[in-house]
Amino acid sequence: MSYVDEVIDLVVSKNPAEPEFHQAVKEVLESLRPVVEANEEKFRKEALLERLTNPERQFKFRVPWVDDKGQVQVNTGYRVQFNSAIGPYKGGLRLHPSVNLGIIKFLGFEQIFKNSLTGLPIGGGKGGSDFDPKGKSDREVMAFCQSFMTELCKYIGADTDVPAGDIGTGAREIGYMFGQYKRIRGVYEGVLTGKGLSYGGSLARTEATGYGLLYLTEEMLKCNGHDMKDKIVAVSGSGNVAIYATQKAHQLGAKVVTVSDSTGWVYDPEGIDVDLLKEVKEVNRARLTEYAAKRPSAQYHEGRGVWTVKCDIALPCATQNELDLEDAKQLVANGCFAVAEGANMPTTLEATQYLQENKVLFAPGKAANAGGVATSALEMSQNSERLSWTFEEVDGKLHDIMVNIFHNLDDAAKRYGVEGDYVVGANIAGFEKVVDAMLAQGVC
Ligand code: NDP
Ligand code: 2IT
Repeated sequence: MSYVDEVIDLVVSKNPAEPEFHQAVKEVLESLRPVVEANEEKFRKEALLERLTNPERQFKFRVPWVDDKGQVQVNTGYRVQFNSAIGPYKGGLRLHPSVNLGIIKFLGFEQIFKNSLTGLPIGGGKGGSDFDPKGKSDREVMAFCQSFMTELCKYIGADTDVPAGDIGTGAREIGYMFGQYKRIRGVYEGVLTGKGLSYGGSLARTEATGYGLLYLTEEMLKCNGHDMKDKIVAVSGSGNVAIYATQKAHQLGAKVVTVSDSTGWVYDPEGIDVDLLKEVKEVNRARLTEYAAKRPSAQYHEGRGVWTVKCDIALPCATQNELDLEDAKQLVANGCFAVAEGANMPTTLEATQYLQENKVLFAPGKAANAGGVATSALEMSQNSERLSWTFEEVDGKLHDIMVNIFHNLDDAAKRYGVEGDYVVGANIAGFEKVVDAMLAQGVC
């Protein structure tokens, strides 16, 4: 049996009931086959793939807090410190009822390669909790965040592990967590990114993931003889990534006609009104029904359906496995020619394969959404030098990083004879730097 197959089997048997983690490992290791086969003896002796798929450390902890009725609630918190070969652990905190260890491990594993692709010195980690911020008062969210950080603060620090936002964790949650960290640890340091601008945050971090997604997509289109101008774009999600992806797509001359949330989706043939979307989602924390009620051109539909709309480009920006094989078939039938993942692993393995077989340009999340964490690393740099850069400076660096990432994966795909396969390109390009650092640092 090949080394890759052996390790995939091992991961599945040693980590039962973690399907998302298995999926992420399979996708990466399958892509790495040519690199592993060329170095099989050495990698086996070093147990390189066993080390790569085993987190360096993982924490699971109780998070008790008191709700507005005086009732004690108990959630579970996680932090997985996956790989520190190239820098301190870096990755977001997801607050969503679906969170479990397997989800955090899949996200932490992806983060290793994503962070490597940014070219910046950050290792891979991820955390979160099954807490649902939706429908909670600000006081309840604060109570949860303070309790969560009371435990988490033992394991993190500006030079060891630097968490940030993800689903359900935005500026409000980061603020409460930062305050509690400072209070307990007694140090004012860049232990979290995505901070508010008044206490060490970076300009353009809020926009970074969505903007970065479009910078990479634009470069991918350019290198394949297309551009964004007048393209019809389907976006899923309506959170941080979706909002700023929509904004940048419009700035580049495209028209975004859909957004969604976990209960329904909106089709707006006139183009999504980003200011209204921000008001509904960022200010009012409301559902998309409110957007549709205030926008005469918008149609609201219950359930799923974004990928049934005719579009040139699809940008899944909500959550994992939200674009399946049936959706991929529908997109191809409707003439969609490019898919770029704003979310982490939003496309199933079968759907990815179908899209690639049908010559759809496909940019995987670990490359396409790396702008968020890259800008987090820029926030860390600014915190270290105790300076703040201008929006234009940060945005310019973000743009260059995303263009660079695209060329790195394009080159890696060409080097291994699979030109245009950006999934393989991203995995190989991300892996090369990590493996080099792991081998240099000996058995650890
Ligand atoms: P937000 O919490 O701001 O928004 C998430 C959006 O996705 C909401 O519209 C939400 O709808 C929808 N959503 C979440 N879970 C589900 C679900 N199970 N089914 C259907 N819809 C769902 O999160 P972000 O925008 O920050 O994150 C979106 C994706 O991007 C995630 O995969 C995240 O890991 C990834 N990402 C985020 C980065 C960042 O910087 N924020 C960086 C890189 C990747 P509802 O409100 O109804 O729950
Ligand atoms: O998935 C991701 O890359 C993020 N949620 C952002 C992580 C970060 O540290 O900014």
